[in-house]
Amino acid sequence: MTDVGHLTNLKTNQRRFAPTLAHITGITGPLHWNTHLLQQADLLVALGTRLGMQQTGFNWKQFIPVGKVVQVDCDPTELQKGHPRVNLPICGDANTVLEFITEQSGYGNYNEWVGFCREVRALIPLDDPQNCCGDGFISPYQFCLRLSELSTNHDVVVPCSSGGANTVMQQAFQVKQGQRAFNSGGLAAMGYGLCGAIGAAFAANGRRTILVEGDGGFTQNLQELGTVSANHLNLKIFLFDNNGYASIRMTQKNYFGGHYVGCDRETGLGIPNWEHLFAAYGIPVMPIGVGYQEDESFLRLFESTGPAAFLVKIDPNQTYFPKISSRVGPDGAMESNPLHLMSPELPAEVAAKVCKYPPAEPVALRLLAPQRGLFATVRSKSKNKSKNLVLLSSLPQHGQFEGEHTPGILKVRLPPRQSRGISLLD
Ligand SMILES: Cc1ncc(C[n+]2csc(CCOP(=O)(O)OP(=O)(O)O)c2C)c(N)n1
Repeated sequence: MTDVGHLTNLKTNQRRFAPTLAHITGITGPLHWNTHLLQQADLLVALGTRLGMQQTGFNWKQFIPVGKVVQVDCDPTELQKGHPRVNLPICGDANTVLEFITEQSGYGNYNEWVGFCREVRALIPLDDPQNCCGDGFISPYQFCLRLSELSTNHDVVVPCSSGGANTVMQQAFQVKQGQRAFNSGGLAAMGYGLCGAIGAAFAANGRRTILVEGDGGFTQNLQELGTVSANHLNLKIFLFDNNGYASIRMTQKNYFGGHYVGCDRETGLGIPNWEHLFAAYGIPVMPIGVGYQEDESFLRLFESTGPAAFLVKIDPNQTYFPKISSRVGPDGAMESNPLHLMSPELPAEVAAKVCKYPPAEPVALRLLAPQRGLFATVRSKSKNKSKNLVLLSSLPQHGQFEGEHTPGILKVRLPPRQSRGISLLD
């Protein structure tokens, strides 16, 4: 099974100890490699993962555009929620299904695909060179990569669940074997970080727990510093100090013409003086920046037992590329790109290697002469008639179609009383 290429939605990057693992899936923290591999797959087997829009992208109709999807979930409502398209829903325990699958043999040889996954992964850096940061700030990518090196196999790691700290931890933090790392990225609730880390620190029973959280998210539950202090938890808090809700500031800049409201101190957001706040709870606090991993006083505090806070100076205008772009449509509604169309685009020579099995672009198709229960012919309006046609969605029994096609024409066996609503990709 490990030879077929796999991704995780555990929300952290475990590529070091899982050689065929591509990366996490989803819209927060994706990298070009995972979205490209996912979108070129022939078959996705989703085990115990709900395939929510945080994973499929808001443009879920173009999730796995050429492949088929098998979803295993113990909650039937997840299988019936209507998105994304699932060809084979299985209601059951992912462990049982996984055990069954691993006991079988004869799955074939996937060396070509696994080799391709490795090649794609090696081609794309964790720290996208287009993410620059201003003078006096530390790159969040460099911060995370250094933190990965400093952390040990015994640490428990809690990335928060929203904002830039969540994104970069998912993109760049390298979980080590033995480490426990978790967050609630699917829910994406601000404020989760500190509370999640407190629970983790209690459960870790003295093992060092590392929290990485944005200043906006941290503000939501900062009163819980009392719990940290009163219980002398072995919790190391890294706070991205970027003057508030940078993600919201970016949204207001990109989609609301720079009309800034309630996103930073200047526009009405109440953020405390962090050094005063931690001091008030008797928690040692230290600002850190470039080269922090070699600073003796930092290392002493990081390796001490008990709570400590580190203020990480992040550029308020920091970008977290690549990302899925959205735009405001003509009707004012938001439209999002599918997972494989990320911004900024890959350099042409890299894209040529990465997009070996490219997902097709949607094109309008006409349904001709539907005959219920029989073949209906669908003719492509596309000038390029040589591409493969792929049925995307809309039929209630996805995957029940029988495709027989000559270039440009697909014959579809329509289920009785279903002659409309066919959407195809050319
Ligand atoms: C409870 C809750 N309210 C609102 C949001 C929407 N939201 C997503 S990110 C964000 C700002 C987070 O600020 P911060 O933690 O400082 O991260 P930054 O954006 O600065 O990287 C907001 C308001 C959310 N995810 N959760």
